[in-house]
Amino acid sequence: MKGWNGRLLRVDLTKGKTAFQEYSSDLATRFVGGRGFAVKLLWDELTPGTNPLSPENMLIFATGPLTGFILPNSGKMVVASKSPLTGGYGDGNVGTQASVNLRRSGIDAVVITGRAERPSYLFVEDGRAEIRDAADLWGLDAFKAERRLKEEHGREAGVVLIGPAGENQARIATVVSQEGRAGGRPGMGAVMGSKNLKALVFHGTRELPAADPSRLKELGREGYQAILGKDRYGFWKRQGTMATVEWCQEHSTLPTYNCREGVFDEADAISGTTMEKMVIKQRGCPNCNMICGNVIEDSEGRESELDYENVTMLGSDIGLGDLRKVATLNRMCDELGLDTISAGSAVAFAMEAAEKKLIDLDIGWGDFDGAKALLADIAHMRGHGATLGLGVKAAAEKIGGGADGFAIHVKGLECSAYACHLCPGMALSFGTSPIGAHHKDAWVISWEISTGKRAEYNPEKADKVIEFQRIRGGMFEALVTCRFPWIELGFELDWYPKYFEAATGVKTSLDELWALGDRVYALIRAFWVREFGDDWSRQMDYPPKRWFDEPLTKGPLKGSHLDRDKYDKLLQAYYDKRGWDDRGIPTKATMDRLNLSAEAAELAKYVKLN
Ligand code: PTT
Ligand code: SF4
Repeated sequence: MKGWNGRLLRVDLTKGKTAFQEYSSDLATRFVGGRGFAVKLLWDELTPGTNPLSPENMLIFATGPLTGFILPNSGKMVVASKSPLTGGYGDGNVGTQASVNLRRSGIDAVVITGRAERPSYLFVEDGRAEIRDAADLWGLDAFKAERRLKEEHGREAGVVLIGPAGENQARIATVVSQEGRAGGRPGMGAVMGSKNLKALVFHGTRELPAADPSRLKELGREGYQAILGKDRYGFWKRQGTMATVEWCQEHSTLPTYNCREGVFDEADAISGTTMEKMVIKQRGCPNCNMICGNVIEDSEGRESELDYENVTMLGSDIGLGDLRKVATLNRMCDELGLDTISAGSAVAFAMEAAEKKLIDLDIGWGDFDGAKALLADIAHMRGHGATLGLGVKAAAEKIGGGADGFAIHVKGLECSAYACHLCPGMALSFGTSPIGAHHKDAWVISWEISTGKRAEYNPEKADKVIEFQRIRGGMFEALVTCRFPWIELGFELDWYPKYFEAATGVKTSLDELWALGDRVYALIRAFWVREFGDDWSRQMDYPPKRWFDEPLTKGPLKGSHLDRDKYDKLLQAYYDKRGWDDRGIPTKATMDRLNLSAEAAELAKYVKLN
């Protein structure tokens, strides 16, 4: 096989053993890489009902056949596991030198099981792997620990690691890297902590095996050149994802006061334009020429790398309109290894619970010091943080008193930063995302608003959600490159089949890549259904209650809210188009069509297939 290394690394932390293993060509041809590899391995090897924080759970770091080649934005990898936050499939995508080094060490993925007796880290270098002692790293924040590891292993080492939040198994802990990259929102950091695993360090010097190296090199050069020529390049370089703040404010979708509102009086103070004047440097992922991590000095004089999601969930959503203070909370999350979206949502939830006198906590909207204290408590799972660190769904169940009405999540994963009171298409995207409420798979909100039909529930919206899920959640997560060249600058999708062919020698088309996306989606859905059994229902594909029950009270869209009956019809249209039944489960015919017949037979042991 060219393009792929054809080997993965198995690590059993309980036994202290590592082993390199060739994987089947079927895994590569049917599932390609990244998310595709992750779900197939979890489906085949994880016993249903496994406690996500037990040694038996699997933690997977997976790259794809484009990762690491000198191609636009190819320095990314997927981290996946059964999620302790949702109980279903969970993954995330992190940009890091570790992805490139992992590939150049001669493997495509690492599969970790067991639990180390003592705090440990994994060291991988060109065909060898060792589990090493991490006693002196345990307890350190992620920045300090990564610096320590780089002092020992060199600046070129690629490191992914957890902070105290992962160590303490906060269910909203993520995996972090490079002081400003993070991935694995649905508690992948907690899974890593439950394994007593502080970090993975990769060194790699091997040449990646391309099918047609000179063609790949040429295509890579042309691709980078094409990106530089895109109209939006200059603006993107100035603002990155932060331009979305102003756009969301304009369209009443800015998450504000725990997603109660879509406009924030102090939006200007946390906008991309405000940030532009504060930027001191930019950082980003390897192999990228559109670096988008904008770094500013926070309120305590330290560096903090900003993104739209981070700034709004730790800003407008908690009522804080001071960008340097928001940056401080953002930096804290990166150091502690807390997902900024879920952490912001948990703080906002706590502020609202306190306002409604459902919890005894002295905190108000915009309370910076209160938010700081709460983030530290969540990361250490102490005080109110012990409840909030379980995620807002579980916290609402514990608190009671109607708190579930303002817990902003789908399937237990907190919503990323879009208030969808008048965006049924985006609500469907959150509802049907394969990991819980994340925008990453189908960010249809911009398309939906630009059509001028945002209030409609027409089936065209289900088509668009599926189209985006195929591209973003399917193709990009399996090839494993960053999707920003395409979605932000309009870098044409046709490049990717060409890259794939030059890397692997396998001819493909966009249609085949969409079919891959559908296959991966069907198997992820099967994974959820196998875990939940009779508790599975279409209600799990509903967006948060708040957007149905509580109209916006401010801004030009005052009075807007989602409609349950209409949403349900839109959801049915989505199921019909996907070939899933009215419970949202892929039918046998659909699974056969997607070359998943053996997987369908396995699923039929748990639920009646239509
Ligand atoms: C992603 C989610 C996002 S989505 C953001 S900002 W975004 C938050 N970033 C966090 C952070 O930072 N620190 C932290 N402690 N928690 C964070 N949680 C949030 O996590 C990121 C970019 C971004 S910035 C996005 S959209 C794109 N995401 C991609 C993706 O998912 N797939 C892909 N093939 N390409 C992508 N390109 C873009 O990458 P999750 P990163 Mg992220 C600090 O992981 O779990 O998917 O959640 O990876 O390297 O930080 O780059 O407005
Ligand atoms: Fe990373 Fe941003 Fe470049 Fe994507 S565009 S690879 S997220 S730096």
